[in-house]
Amino acid sequence: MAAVPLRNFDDFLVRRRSLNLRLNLSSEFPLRSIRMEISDNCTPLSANNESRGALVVFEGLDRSGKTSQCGRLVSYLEGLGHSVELWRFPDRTTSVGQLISAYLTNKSQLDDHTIHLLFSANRWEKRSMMETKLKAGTTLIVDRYSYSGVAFSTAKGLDFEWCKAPEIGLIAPDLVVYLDITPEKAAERGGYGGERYEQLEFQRKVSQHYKLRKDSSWKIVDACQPLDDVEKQVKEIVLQHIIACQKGKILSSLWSC
Ligand code: NYM
Ligand code: MG
Repeated sequence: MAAVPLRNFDDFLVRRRSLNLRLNLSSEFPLRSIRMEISDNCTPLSANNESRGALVVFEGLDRSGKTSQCGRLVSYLEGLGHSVELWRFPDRTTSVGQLISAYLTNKSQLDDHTIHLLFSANRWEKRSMMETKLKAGTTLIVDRYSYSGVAFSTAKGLDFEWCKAPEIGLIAPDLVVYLDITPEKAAERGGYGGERYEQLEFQRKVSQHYKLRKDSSWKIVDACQPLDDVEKQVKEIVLQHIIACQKGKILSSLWSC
């Protein structure tokens, strides 16, 4: 087939997309070359290395400083002109989120498996919106995600494979910033808010279970440092990932391993 000259940049994008599609359908396409670009928390959702926003997740014990750092980071990124949104899980504004909130504030009792599935459902109800935003170029800074789901429930004694199963197929984070603090130090920080799980003994277990979940998408930041130092480190790490996603990175889903 004769080569038709490119008319403009849009033309280039359309053709690159169609080439990607064709490559994707070909049984001879070397899948390993795709897998090399993704981390070990995920499987590819598409073979397209399109420019997109980054999915940045913050994890850590209660009182580790996630909410403050997420807020500071979002203001900083907005100041740089990035399209960015702050999300959090549980999202207590939905009807599923209200069931979770009632449980966390001890207004209702639920079986451990049931609450685990509700946390997961709360992520699933936002999944398609998440994909749309990321593909439109918006970076999402997310305060807790699937790693919280698994760490807190396995700390109660639930089986890891069982806990992981409902998370499979959610979008894989490009980066997980783990704010590392000892349970004792966290407890010293102005006390807990009185919600379920906010007890030193339980947080010790959660800390151990979080550490088992560390994969190549994780960056561990020492959260015992002064807030400004944590903020500085977080900004540097996150910016690198945002730039990589802007340049083009495969969107992947949790959780192949
Ligand atoms: N939590 C949070 C879980 O047990 N499973 C989950 O999937 C998520 C997202 O809810 N102690 C727990 C961790 C927290 C509690 O979160 C409420 P926050 O960030 O303190 O509002
Ligand atoms: Mg909390």
